[in-house]
Amino acid sequence: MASPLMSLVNDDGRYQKSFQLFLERSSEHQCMRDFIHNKLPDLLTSIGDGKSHLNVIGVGSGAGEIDLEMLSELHKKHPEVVVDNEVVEPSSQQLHNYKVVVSQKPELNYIKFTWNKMTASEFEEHWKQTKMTKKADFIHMIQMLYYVKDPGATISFFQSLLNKNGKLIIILVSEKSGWGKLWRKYRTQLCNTEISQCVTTGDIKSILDSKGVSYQSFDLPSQMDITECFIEGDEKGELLLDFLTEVLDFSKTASQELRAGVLELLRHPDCSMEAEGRVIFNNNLGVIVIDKPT
Ligand code: CQA
Repeated sequence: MASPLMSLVNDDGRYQKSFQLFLERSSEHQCMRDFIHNKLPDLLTSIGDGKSHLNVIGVGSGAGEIDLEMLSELHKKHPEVVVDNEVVEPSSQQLHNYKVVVSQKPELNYIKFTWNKMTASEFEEHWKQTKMTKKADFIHMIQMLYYVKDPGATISFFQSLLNKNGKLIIILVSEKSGWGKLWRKYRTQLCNTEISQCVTTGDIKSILDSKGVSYQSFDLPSQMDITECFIEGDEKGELLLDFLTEVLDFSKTASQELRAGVLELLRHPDCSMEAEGRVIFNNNLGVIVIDKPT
C-alpha cells in the first residue's frame, strides 16, 4: 500500500521555508497592505467611538508583520487611544519573532501586548474561564480559519466577544482563486482534514448567509509566480509545490498520477495564466467584515 501523504504542518522548518518563498513569489502581503492602507481606515472609523482604550485580538498572528500594519492604521485613526492587544499564536518561534520586532519599536508603547501561545480553540477555553466579561473592539483572523475544526463555530465565538461598534475581519483565499479550483478537484487526496481544511471566503459567506449574519466583503486580487514548479527537480519549485499542496515533499512522495494531475491543473487556465513565459497562479483573497451580533 502506498504510504499516506504527510502534511507540511508536521515539519515547521520546511513550512517556514516554503512560506517565505511563497511570500517572495506572491503578492499575498502586498495585497493585504493595500487593503490595510486603502480600506481598513474607513472600517476603523466607528470602532471605539470616543473610548480612550481599545481591545484588539489577533487570532493566528504569526510573526505579526500584518498585525503591526493594522495597529498602525488604528493608531492613525485614534491617536489618543491606548490599545490592549491579545496575540493568539501557537508557534513559539513565530511568537518569539513577533516579540523581537515589538522590542525594537519603542513607538509601540501605546500598545500593551498579551502573548497567548495557544491555538484559537485553546484561547476560547482560556477566555471562557478567565475573561468572560471582557469585550473586544477589533478582532482579526488572517489566513487561519483553515486550521480550526469548525470555522462557523469559531466565527460565532469571536463575534460574540465584540463590543458595540466592534468589527471582526476575516481574510482567506477566495473561492475564485486557483486554490478553490485545486481543492475542488484534489481535496480528498491532498487535504489532511485532521489538520487543515480547504475553506474559502465563499464557504464562509454560505455559512454566514445560512445563519442570517450580515457582513461586508472585499476582493483582493493577488498572484503567485509558480513557474519553478514545472522545472523537474528544482529545489524552489519543490518548496512551492509543498506549499500549494500542503504536503511534505510532495514531488517525492505523491504517486506519479497525482503529481502529474496536480501539475496539469496548476497550469490550466482555471488556476493560472501565462505571461512572458511565466506561470502566474491566481492567489486572489477575500475579506469578510462582521459586526457585533444584533
Ligand atoms: C503552520 C501552519 C500554517 C502556516 C504556518 C505554519 C501558514 C503560514 C506559515 N506558517 Cl504549522 N499558513 C498559511 C498562511 C498563508 C497562506 C496559506 C497558509 O496563504 C495558504 N493556504 C492556502 C490558501 C494553505 C492552506
